[in-house]
Amino acid sequence: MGVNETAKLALLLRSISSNTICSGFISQSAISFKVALLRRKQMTMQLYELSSKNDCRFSPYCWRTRLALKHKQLTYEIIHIRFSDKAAVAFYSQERFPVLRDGDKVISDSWNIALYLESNYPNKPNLFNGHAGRSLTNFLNGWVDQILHPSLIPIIIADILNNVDPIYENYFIESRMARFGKHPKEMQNRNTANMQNFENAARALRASLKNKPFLTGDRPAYADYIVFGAFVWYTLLAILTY
Ligand SMILES: N[C@@H](CCC(=O)N[C@@H](CS)C(=O)NCC(=O)O)C(=O)O
Repeated sequence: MGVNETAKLALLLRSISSNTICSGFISQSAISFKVALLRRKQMTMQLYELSSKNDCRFSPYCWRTRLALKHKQLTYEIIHIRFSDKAAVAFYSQERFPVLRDGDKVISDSWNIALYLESNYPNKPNLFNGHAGRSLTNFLNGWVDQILHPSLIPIIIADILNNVDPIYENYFIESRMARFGKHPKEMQNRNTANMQNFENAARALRASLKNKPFLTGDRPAYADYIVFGAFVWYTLLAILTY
């Protein structure tokens, strides 16, 4: 990341001050117990979010949803789920997060959640800036999932393993070996080829951000949150590890 991107990331991180990113880094400010209770009563939605050792939240997909909810100015409660913590989500049969519960509706997959929020809360600030914006954002969603994230995995996968709760280490190793065919520690290599691959993917983003603060212009929208998720994933793991 260049200096500009790092500054933008820091700005976004600061603007999310009301929620914990990682205990020890940006902790929830001193909200009194009464205020916290009052807020809890008003909350209708629950965001099930993946957390790991030291309560750190680096899931890129969960960040997309958390920022979408903030953008929509909706109140929500965060429920932390640790890797393979199935009992907490017995109401829901899948194993991937984020999951959003809104009254009796349960929505999974960050993209589906964004669509749900946009169509069910149309009077709140717009996530996509219209139909064309939604289409382009959908393209970006796929590009990040299929190009940017895969370019990051070989340089962070062992760092993720080092940051999952010890009791979930075996689950993480087995599930990732089934997915990638290699042990995370064998797979991670910050060699020139892998770093260059990530750099190549990031170059397209850098070019787009050259003359404007956000991918979507002067203000951030869902496209920016998708990209933010990837960089916060990388950055938090780097802070924790190096
Ligand atoms: N396409 C899904 C992907 C969600 C996903 O892969 N979430 C990961 C966290 S980054 C997860 O829940 N992993 C749990 C596990 O592997 O057991 C989305 O956009 O929400």
